[in-house]
Amino acid sequence: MLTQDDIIYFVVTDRFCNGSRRNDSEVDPSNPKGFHGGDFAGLKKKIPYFQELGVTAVWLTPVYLNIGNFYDSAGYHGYWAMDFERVDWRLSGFEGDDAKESRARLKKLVEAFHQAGLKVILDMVVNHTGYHTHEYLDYPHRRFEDRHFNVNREGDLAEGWLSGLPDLDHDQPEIGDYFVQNILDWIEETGIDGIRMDTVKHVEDGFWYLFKSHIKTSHPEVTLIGEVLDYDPDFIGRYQQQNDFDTLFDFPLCSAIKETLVWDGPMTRIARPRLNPDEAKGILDKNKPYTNANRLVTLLDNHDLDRRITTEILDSVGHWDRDLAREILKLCFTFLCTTRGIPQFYYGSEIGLEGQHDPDNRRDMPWELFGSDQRPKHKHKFERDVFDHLFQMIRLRRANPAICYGYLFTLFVDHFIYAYLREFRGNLVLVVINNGCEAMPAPVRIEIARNGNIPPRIKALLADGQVLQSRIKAVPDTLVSDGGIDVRLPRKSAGIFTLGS
Ligand SMILES: [Ca+2]
Ligand SMILES: [Ca+2]
Repeated sequence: MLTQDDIIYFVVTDRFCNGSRRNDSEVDPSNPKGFHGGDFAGLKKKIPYFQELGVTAVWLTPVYLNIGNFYDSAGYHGYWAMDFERVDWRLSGFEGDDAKESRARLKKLVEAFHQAGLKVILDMVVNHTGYHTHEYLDYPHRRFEDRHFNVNREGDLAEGWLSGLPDLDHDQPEIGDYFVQNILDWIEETGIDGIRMDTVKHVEDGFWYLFKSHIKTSHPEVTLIGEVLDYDPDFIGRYQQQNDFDTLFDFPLCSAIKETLVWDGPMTRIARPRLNPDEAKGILDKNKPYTNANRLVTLLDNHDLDRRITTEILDSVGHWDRDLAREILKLCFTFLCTTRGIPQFYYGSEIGLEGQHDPDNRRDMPWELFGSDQRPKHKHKFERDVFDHLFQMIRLRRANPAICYGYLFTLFVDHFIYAYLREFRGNLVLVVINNGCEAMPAPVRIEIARNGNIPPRIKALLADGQVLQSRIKAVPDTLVSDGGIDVRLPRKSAGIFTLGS
């Protein structure tokens, strides 16, 4: 089960680490759309790396046996399943026919992760099969007949063939039953902690009710994360409210981060002081559509989005100004690690790995930049600095339950500045963001005693004379005086304070 103190790291297994050459017969690293050889052996080898970075859960791309090379492309990413019951031999190294035995290979990997204190989230697909798999009538493991597929109604959310992929008709009981049993098998035979469900909005609604009654009831300990790619909280929230998805990817916040921290839009887009009920809402003020907004999975980018550092951050500052780009990337990490939700980081982001749209956003993890201490070598200053920052933010988050479990109070917002407070059972973290491209010319005053948004219980923790200890090197400690604090920050950065003695 995923909890709010988890930090998710997402890997495209084929691109992460090639731990065994024996399963590399279809590998062509020169083809950005081909197999590159990453596998379970590589994931296992990198367990110490996950531990060093401090993440607690690893999300793996789908492990189903995929179609091989297909025109200039291939099912390296796992989303083009040929057989939903067995693990791809390119990942596991097991080439035999026994599906159960192939799943036992995944179980071994999950056990190794568990022993290291890491959870495993398995990516699952029910919407579609790999290209042309519906036509392989003589395929020995064929489970579906032509009649099981939707007639392609282009543009229809549930019945259209997404990118031309054969689309299964989940209104047919046989299909629903097949996938319920299939998912139960994966859960019960591998011991995974969570499922990341692909393309949820493209599957007929009825299936999610079936899923809820069979899988959520028998395995409530397995966290279900829904990928509903939409930017409207009302639309995606429905899947948490009605279909009992434990959590969803917070694409609305992902978009707001892009508009503000990256493209310098007003911070009021993120949150508003909400001093009167008619005031427009920021994205963090729109929690109502969700069962629990604190459990949403927050993200900067993933394998379907351009890597933020390349097509957003460097585009916004100019590709020559890598110093400013680095500060913005670090600010995005600070925000993800201190705002509400469970943060997800995409492999390579921790060193500012670049990449435009698919497949460029799925480059091989450049392990040659790393030293034996599991960190980027000192000579790679950019990568080392970004890594060290995320390393610190992850530790800060893990040490402060206020960030994982606390309520979020907005203290102050204007175009450039956003100050918020997290509190849980006396543990308190105060964050002030300067989103300006210049250092603050004068300190900003954050009112506490007169702030109507803060309950008296918390005000008592922030009485005059209370020292606020800075958790960021470049920012000095501060002191509550005259009912508030004064904070002055460098460009595109944040001050983070905890209660000092
Ligand atoms: Ca390999
Ligand atoms: Ca569909």
